[in-house]
Amino acid sequence: MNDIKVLNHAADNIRILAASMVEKAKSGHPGGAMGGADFINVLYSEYLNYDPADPAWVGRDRFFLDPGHMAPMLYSQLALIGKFSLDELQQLRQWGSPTPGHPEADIQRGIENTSGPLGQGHTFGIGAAIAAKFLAAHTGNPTFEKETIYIYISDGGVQEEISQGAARIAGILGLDNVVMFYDSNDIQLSTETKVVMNEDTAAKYRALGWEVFEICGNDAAQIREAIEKAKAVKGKPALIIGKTIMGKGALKEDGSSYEANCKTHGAPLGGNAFVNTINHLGGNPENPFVIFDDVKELYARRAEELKAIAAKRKAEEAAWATANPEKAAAQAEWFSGKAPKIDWTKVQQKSGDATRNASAAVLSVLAEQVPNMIVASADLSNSDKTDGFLKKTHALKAGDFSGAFFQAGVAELTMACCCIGMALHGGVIPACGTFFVFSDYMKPAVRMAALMELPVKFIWTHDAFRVGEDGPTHEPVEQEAQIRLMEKLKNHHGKNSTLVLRPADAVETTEAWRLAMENTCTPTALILSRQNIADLPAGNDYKQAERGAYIVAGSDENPDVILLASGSEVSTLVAGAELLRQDGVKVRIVSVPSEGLFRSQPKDYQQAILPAGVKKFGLTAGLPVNLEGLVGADGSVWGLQSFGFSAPYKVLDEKLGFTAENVYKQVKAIL
Ligand SMILES: Cc1ncc(C[n+]2csc(CCOP(=O)(O)OP(=O)(O)O)c2C)c(N)n1
Ligand SMILES: [Mg+2]
Repeated sequence: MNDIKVLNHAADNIRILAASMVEKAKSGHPGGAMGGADFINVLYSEYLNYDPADPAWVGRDRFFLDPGHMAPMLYSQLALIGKFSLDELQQLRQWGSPTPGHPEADIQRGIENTSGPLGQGHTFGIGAAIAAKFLAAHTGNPTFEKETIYIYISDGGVQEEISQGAARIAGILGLDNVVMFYDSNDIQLSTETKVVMNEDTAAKYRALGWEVFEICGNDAAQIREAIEKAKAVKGKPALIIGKTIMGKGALKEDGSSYEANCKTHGAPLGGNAFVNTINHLGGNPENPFVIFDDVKELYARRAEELKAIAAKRKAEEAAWATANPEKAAAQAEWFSGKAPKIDWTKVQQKSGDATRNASAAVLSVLAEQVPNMIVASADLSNSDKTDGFLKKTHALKAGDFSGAFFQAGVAELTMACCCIGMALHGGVIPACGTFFVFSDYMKPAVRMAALMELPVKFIWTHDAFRVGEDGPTHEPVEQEAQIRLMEKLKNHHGKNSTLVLRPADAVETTEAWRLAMENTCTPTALILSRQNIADLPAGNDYKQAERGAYIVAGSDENPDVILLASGSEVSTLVAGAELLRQDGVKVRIVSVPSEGLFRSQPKDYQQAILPAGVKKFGLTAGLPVNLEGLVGADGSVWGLQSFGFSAPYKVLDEKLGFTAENVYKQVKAIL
């Protein structure tokens, strides 16, 4: 057992480093970091199990941070275990540094998740805990049973609505591999918390099925005892509510206490307040970037313990692998990040089917061929057709993770963040479905998946006003334009941050799913129709969908006009082209499942498909902006510019001009 005095000294060391980083950067958040130092220090010096020599070890415990503004606390802690140098700490928030203002996932550096948008980080942790349970059940590797997901949440994360979803899921699934610490310091950015929350948080979490412990979060002995108890809880997730002091140890310029003060939330302590604070904590304000000798020893001892812990666990894993060579090989493949091998010839599509049904046909094959896939739905599986997958497996439930379907309930953002957490954990391929209009509830998570370059699959059905009778609340119009912006936004590797595919018919849906499964480095969005869609003309070369846009079979040589669309509008163009041909107009039809992918092709390909000088007409059930960039100034786009209306979809097609006749009319107008 470590001496409490040494633990307190180490926590003070973290406080000094965190406050000094912010002081040097002249911006950042010292207060929360100083209050949370005791918990993170006890966790890392006594509980978090990992292999110092193998950061990506699959069986490691994981630490998920929710309040990304507490980056200085995390970086300082990681400096104590050798993941950051003291020089790097001094580069907080600077260009090109490994210490950005909010942490970005980097497993080699010990950062499991990107955090910043409050609420998401802890939900990623819940997703990771689901993945660990799934892997334990599906591989039998004993290491996954021993893995603990530690989560750190603050007032902001608890206030975010997603915390209700995350807590509900963890409770209903009985995630006893979760230990969440709530840094309850009664202070937030602009007010004391009592101004905006006065519920009984412990009772709330208990009601949601958690075991709750309440302690002083700045007392190392109480933290240790609470972690012991939390780890021992069976069948439930555990929450440790630690009352902490914002800016613990901070002093003002005049030497009076600067603790529990909103001002330390998001600004350097400043000048003499900084000097007084560092002196008070036992540091040297002239040279604060130091790790104390006893703290070095504490972590050197822990590193030795960890070597032994990891060696023992890895020996257990090796014994399991020897006894289960096939499962071990499968597990290695699952964690390789490589695309799974899929026999696509097994997918049977029905002619004229809705693309959501076509997606179900694919999912039913994936359920058989991709044993590490987890598919989720926000209570719409029979509508978004993720039930194609569900029919071949069963839902995950408390105590039984042998299934592969995650029933998320009506909680789209929670579902998306859980899927992201699964992807962060590694070893599984998550996908989640709901209606496209509700992608609005998921966008913040899509952005995080895109930033972290995680291959989560988003399945969005009921892709247009053809939801019909449900009316404008359910009719996506601007959603496609919104989500396609993510195709234009580049990730840290210079790639389109998201792949967005809206296939034109059943067989193109198989291709879209193939692209989604082969895309291992960004999220993929699949936008699918509710209604049936006529097949593209016979002889269509669907493989070309991988180029983002391609010429549909039956197109004329030397066209007078090029008609382009994605999704079901392509078949409307095909019908319109028939009328135009009766007038002797030569027509090329281009299916554009992904503008982003198309714009990533060589210029000569793009020019061959959409040559300059040929008039172009676009048809989209979304905002015209979806196609305006491809059509150019001399063409035109027929799209939707209203929220839509409640009526049977065939009536809407007529009223809104999504007919062969209107295509004919509009094209004639530009020729
Ligand atoms: C979704 C989201 N909304 C707003 C913010 C801006 N913000 C950052 S920290 C914070 C207050 C958080 O308070 P708390 O979690 O108690 O942190 P503490 O002040 O205790 O460090 C806010 C509003 C954010 N990061 N994410
Ligand atoms: Mg707070």
